Amino acid sequence: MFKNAIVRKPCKAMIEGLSDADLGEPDFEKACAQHDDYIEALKECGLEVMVLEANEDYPDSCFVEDPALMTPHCAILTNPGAISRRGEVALIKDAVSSFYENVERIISPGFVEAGDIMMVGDHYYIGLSARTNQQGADQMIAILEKYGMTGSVVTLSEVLHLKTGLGYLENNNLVACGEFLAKPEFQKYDIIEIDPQMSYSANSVWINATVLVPKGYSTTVQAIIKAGYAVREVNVSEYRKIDGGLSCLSLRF
Ligand code: CIR
Repeated sequence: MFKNAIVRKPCKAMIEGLSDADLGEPDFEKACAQHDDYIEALKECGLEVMVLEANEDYPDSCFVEDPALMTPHCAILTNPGAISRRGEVALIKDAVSSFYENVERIISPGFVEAGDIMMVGDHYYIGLSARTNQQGADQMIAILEKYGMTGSVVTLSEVLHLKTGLGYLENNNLVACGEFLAKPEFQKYDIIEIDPQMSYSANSVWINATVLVPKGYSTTVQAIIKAGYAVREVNVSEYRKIDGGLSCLSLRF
């Protein structure tokens, strides 16, 4: 069960957020309204939500999932591979530290963005991506092991972050798309296969028996309901324009 979440309001500079999506510029007013609804959805799942103020210096700073990993035993401040995002770690440090006695960190030449990390119980899958490298993953695994947890790496080439194409829904259920469907390490899970045209909805998020699913993907909603979950749809269309998904918008712990 998760109890808390941290989010950061979007900033006007989000229109300059890193993006390969080719979906046009996000509408800031719409993004704010969608963020309010996202917070509402987190609260509906029983979470207490810490809302951090927008920061105009970092266009991608609403994607708080990337600069920190929250585990039951420690928090780990990451070292984002994207240069424009590195300052987000200092920005979120105090909020993260207010919940944890043990705060660790990843240092150069290791790079990690926690959107590349998927938690399954005490095990953490770490995607090696354009943003997360082997040295970063090695540091992350050493820290996890220090606190009695484990980690392993997963290669990826088609998507930005590991969780762009994967989401663990607890009870052995995994939503997966594209390159992740055939990976040997995921065959032990009950895979809910996401059609390539619906790939954005692979980034669905389990929170205390409810699954948040991006709005507009009815096939995914039906498959997740069939697997036994309540679903809450959240419209994050403006974040999709800068490659952000549902999970990226919060830290849940
Ligand atoms: C970026 O490219 O870093 C942002 N525009 C999107 C980050 C999305 N975060 C995530 O998937 N965890």
